[in-house]
Amino acid sequence: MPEFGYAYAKPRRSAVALGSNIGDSQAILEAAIETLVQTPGIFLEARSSWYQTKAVGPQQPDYLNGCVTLQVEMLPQQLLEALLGIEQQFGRVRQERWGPRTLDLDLLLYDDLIVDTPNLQIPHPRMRDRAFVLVPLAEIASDWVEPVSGCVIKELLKEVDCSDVHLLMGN
Ligand code: PH2
Ligand code: MG
Ligand code: MG
Repeated sequence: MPEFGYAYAKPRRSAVALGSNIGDSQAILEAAIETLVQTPGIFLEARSSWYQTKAVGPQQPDYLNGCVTLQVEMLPQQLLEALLGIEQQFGRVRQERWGPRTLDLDLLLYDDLIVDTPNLQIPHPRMRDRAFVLVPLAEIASDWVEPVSGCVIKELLKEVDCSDVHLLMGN
């Protein structure tokens, strides 16, 4: 974004996945949404429920997962940097791939854009296989077309096993 910071003509729609399996995950995820909406250029459109999900990858505690849709006045790379900054604020230390984390914020979708660069891929390359992403995303954006497959989220959801994704009660 230019230094003089003029307003973007058209906000873009984006989807972000949230996950945590260290600490008070629900409080961390709620605070992460609060931090997101306080970021200039990021506006909350919708948020899903929280889901308790069995960890995919190395053995580790269950995750709490959810998704938000945003309106953003930012380019994809700027949004990625904002998400990484918030992860760090919440004490995220990058260790083992797919290992436990206090806060994970994954950029899933940005309008109908396809980006394939070494540090940023949109759509998120694994979102189509992950029930812990598709279940909460389908709750708030079931008709969004994932542009690589050309399928809407509710169609992608039919292809995955959702048996390890449970709506968190009292939410
Ligand atoms: N994130 C991972 C690895 N495994 N499993 C679940 N259930 N939820 C996650 O958010 C998750 C995971 C790496 O980002
Ligand atoms: Mg992740
Ligand atoms: Mg991540």
